[in-house]
Amino acid sequence: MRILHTSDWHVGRRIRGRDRSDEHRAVLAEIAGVADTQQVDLTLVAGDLFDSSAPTPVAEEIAWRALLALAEVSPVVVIAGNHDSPARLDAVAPLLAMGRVTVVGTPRSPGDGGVVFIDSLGTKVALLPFVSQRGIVRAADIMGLDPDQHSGKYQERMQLLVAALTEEMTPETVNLLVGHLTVFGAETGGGERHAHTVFDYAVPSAVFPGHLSYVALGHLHRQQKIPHAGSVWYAGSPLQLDFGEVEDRKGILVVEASPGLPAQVTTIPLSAGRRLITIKGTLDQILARADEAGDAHVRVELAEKASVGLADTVREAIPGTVEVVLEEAETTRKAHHARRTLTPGDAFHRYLEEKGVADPAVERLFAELLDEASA
Ligand SMILES: [Mn+2]
Repeated sequence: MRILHTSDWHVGRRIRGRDRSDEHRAVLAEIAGVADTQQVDLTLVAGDLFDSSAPTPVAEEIAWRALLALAEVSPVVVIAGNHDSPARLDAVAPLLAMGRVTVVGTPRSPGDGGVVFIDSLGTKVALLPFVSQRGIVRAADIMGLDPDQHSGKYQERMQLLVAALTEEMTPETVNLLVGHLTVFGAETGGGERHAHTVFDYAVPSAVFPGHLSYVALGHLHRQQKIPHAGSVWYAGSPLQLDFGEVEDRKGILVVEASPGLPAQVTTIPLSAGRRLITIKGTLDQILARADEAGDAHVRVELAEKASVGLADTVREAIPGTVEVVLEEAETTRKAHHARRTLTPGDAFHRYLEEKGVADPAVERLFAELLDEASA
C-alpha cells in the first residue's frame, strides 16, 4: 500500500503580519495533486493543521477543504498538534468522518478510536495526538494504565502510551503510528529552534517498537529520517514558516508499506509556497540585488546607520520585504546579550539565578509552556 505523510500545515500563519492564505491554498492543492497522481491509499496528517487554537473562518475553510480534497483520493487520518485545539478538532470529527476523514484531538485508548483499523487496506493506525507535560497523566488514565506506573517521567509515560497503542498489532497488518512529539536527536527547523533542546521533554526513538511498519511524525518543521531500525520520519512543514527555515527544502513523503517489512520512503518536494530569503548589505548593494527577490518574502539586513525613510526605500524597491533590520543594531544586540547562543530554557535559568529565585519546578513549567507555544 501507498501512504502520503504530511504535517505542520500551520494554516493561518502569517509572516510578519502578512497574509499567506493564497500560499496555503496553493500548497495544499499541490499536496492533493500528489495524492491523486501517486494514487495513494491513505493520507496521514501528523498535527498542527492550524497555526492557532482559534483559527479564523478563512483558515478553517482552507484546512477543511484541503482535507476533503485529499479524501476524494483515499481515507485521511489527522491528529491534533500542539497548535491545534484538541476540543475543536474533536468537535468537527463526526462531520469530517462523513467525508472519510478521521480526526482525533485528544489521546484515546486503542478500543475507543486510539487505533483505527482500515479493513480494506489491512492496516492499523495508532493515533498519538500532542500530549503536553501537563496532559500526560490524564492521557495515561484514558489508556487505562496502572496508576503505579504514573510515577515515571514524561518519556517513560510516553513509552507506556506508545506500547498501549501498539501492543495488539501483529505482523499480518501494515502497522502505522502517527504522532506529534519531539524525538531526541532530531534536527529542529528555524521557528522551533531553541524550544525542544532542553529538559526531558522528548522521547528516544527507541519508544517505537520494531513491529511498526512506519512512524509518521509531526512537530518539527524540517523533513528528516530519524535513526531507528524501522522507518521513522518527520514530514516537515509544506511552507517555509519562518526565516530560520530558509535552508529547508519543503515537501511531503510517499511511503510504500507491506505487512512485516519496514516501509520504503520517497521524498516529494513541494514548490507552491513562496520562498523566504534574507538579503544583507549596504543600501546600494541591496537595491542592486532587488531583482533576486522575485516573489519571495524578504528579510533585509541593512549595513547602514539608522535614518528616516530607509526602510521605506527598501520596501519600495523590494515589495516582498516583510522585515528590515539594521545590521549594526543587530550586531550590538547580539554582542550585548549573546541571547542567540542561549536556549530560552538556559536564558530563563540564568534570569532566575540572577534574581536569586532558582527553582527547577518553575523551569519545568516554563519548558512546558514554551513547548506548547512553539513549533
Ligand atoms: Mn508545528
